[in-house]
Amino acid sequence: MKVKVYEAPTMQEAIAKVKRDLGSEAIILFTKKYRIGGFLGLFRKQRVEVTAGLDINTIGTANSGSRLNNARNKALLTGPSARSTNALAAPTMKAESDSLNLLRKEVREIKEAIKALVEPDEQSFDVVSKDPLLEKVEQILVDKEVDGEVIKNFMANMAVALPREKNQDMETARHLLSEKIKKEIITSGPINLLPYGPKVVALVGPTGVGKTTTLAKLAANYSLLAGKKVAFITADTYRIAAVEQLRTFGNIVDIPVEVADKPMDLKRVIQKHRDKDLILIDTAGRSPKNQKQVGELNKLLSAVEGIEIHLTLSATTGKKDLLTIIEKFKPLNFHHLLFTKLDETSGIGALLSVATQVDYPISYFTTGQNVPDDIEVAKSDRLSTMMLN
Ligand SMILES: Nc1nc2c(ncn2[C@@H]2O[C@H](COP(=O)(O)OP(=O)(O)OP(=O)(O)O)[C@@H](O)[C@H]2O)c(=O)[nH]1
Ligand SMILES: [Mg+2]
Repeated sequence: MKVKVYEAPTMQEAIAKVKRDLGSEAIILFTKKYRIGGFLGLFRKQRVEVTAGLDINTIGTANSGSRLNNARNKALLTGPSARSTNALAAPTMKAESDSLNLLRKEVREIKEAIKALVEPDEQSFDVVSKDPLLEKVEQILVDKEVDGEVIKNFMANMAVALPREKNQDMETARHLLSEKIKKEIITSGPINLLPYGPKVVALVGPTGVGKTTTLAKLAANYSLLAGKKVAFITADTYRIAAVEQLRTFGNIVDIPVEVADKPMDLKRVIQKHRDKDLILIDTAGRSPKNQKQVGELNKLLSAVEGIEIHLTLSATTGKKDLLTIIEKFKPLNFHHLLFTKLDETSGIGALLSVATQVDYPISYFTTGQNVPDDIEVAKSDRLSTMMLN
């Protein structure tokens, strides 16, 4: 038996090679599928390897039909069983029964062979060539807990961009990553005041993420630092102490503090403060699991025309939970995402992963408990710096 191995991108091409080289008497001994090249599982090319043999005794003998072409011989794809094909020609009952069994066996083998071709080959091996430089960049993203899909997307982008660069060093790679992050993150800039009448801004979100603290920071910045007329409304009547705390804060920074937890009351106090530049509304923390609470909040806020809603999220929350919160708060038709507690996390990856997957612009980042200092207008290069440091 003469045995040779043939490689091609597809099974058809490999078989064609076998036929061309060994003729139609060739027997396929076994096949193997595998993938080569690519990067991080992307762009890999499939190859097929066919090991074929030719019984040297058959070379030159009269051909009773193409072994590779007729259906029975396709069973040879899986092994040597078709060698006894002559049994089919025997006229006796026993021979017929043997032939039937053989046929059944061959049909089974053909089925298995087809299954093996169609389904991914578990034994296939990956020859993934990875650039060590890109591996380092990938490690940065992994360390910051960026989502796997987002990493794939970023790295596929870099695998194309890096070879085009003159200097293929770590500095260039980091620069490319930083550019990609900046491109992916949408920011809105600060709250824009209106030329006439008050701008009304509400913060909504889960409990304890820092809504009240962030509003206090905004209030202090717009009133004390920018000299704007600001009013503060709290719709959070669940915690009496919180209202009292806000009133004390209002006294210190000289900002009126109102309480309104019904649509009519809210309209009334907004009307009362129509001379202000900015009206900030604090809301009670809502569990994303409680859609009734979210519905009530929606009723309250939709009473205010032109209201700008910022969904407040903590950067310490994981990606999956962040996406669930965003989904559950969607009925409120919020406009921005505002991320708090950036100081408390080193795994900025969840924030980055979410920000690349949703279309809401980010308004502010907060970075500590200090009022009014620990707040900044969200900038994408801040995130890329955090990612790369
Ligand atoms: N480290 C850190 N802590 C913060 C930040 N913002 C708020 N906090 C703290 O988070 C805690 C909760 O803040 P709150 O402002 O009461 O949160 P909230 O969203 O209003 O909470 P509820 O009204 O109960 O839903 C407080 O201890 C804040 O000081 C921040 O950016 N970084
Ligand atoms: Mg609060």
